[in-house]
Amino acid sequence: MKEKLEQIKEEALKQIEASDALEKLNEVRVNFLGKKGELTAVMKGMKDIAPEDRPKFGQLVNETRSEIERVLEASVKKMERSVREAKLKREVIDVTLPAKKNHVGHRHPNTIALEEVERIFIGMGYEVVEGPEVEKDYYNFEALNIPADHPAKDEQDTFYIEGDILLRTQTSSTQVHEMEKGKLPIRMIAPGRVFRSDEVDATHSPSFHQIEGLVIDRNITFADLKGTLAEFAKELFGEDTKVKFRPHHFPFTEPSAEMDVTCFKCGGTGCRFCKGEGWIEILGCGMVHPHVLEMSGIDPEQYTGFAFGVGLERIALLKYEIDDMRLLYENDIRFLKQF
Ligand code: 2U9
Repeated sequence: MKEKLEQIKEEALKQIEASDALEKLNEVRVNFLGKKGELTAVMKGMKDIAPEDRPKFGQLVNETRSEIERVLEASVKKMERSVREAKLKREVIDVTLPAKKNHVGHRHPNTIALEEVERIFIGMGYEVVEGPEVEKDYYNFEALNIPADHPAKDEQDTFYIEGDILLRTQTSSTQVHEMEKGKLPIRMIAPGRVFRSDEVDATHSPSFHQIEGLVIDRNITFADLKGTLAEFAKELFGEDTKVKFRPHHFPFTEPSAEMDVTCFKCGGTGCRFCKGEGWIEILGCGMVHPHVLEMSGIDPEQYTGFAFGVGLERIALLKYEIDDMRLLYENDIRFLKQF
């Protein structure tokens, strides 16, 4: 019996030695120490042994089992360690490698220009109000002193949805909605997309963006308009920027003007950028027409106001020295990357 146990032990140790994977070691455990394993089979032979020899035999079996368990356990540990080491070696991270490039997008030049204009007016206490792109004829034309037979309506011939519903040609309709609410004073800018039936070229598009402003309060004068817009020009184009107002005509303002700024490239002496003029046209403006106030329920004897309108794309083209408006809509990444 002793030899048999010795034989089992040697065979087990040999198999442990030959194992090259954790699964193999587990097989050895099952084959020798498991319920149907060889040692268990030997234990079952206990009944054939003389009772006085049984304790000695039991002890021998236990010693054999312990020895196999000890060697097995040590091999498992060793095997686990080498598996872990191999894994670590395989997954080694080279911290000296350059990091992967993170491609972060950024705002569109139109958005950069819009946020700059918004920042300036918010700083002067204005509210930013958005209105619908689909409008009633009344809000887009009629309420702004452009009745059905007015030539300005021809000029701004637009996209009609059906009947008197159309795509707005100016964001002024947003101001009309605001005036109708009856809450005064008003100090607001209305940025947004507008639509006109224009042909596409370097400076025109059937869809572009405007930022219009409106201030209504008691005792608002042309001096408030001039001061406000001169400050706006300085903030947008630099402290040395001067402004000039030329008389103009808009149906919704009286008097009306167009504002020029000194060329921010040459400072006003004349260069290629301003085509030798020294001045660059930047926006339209004027005192809100009394009839426009009246139509929206504001008493022109009590209240006066000024309004202005700028093309957002025009600001972006000037500020970033872009010579073709179409570039702003093409979404060519090589162009957009530059801003
Ligand atoms: C109300 C009353 C008056 C808004 C104004 C302009 C002058 C103007 C143009 C600039 C370039 C349009 O984008 S553009 O083609 N706009 O010149 N806009 S005054 O006047 C208003 C607006 C609302 C109730």
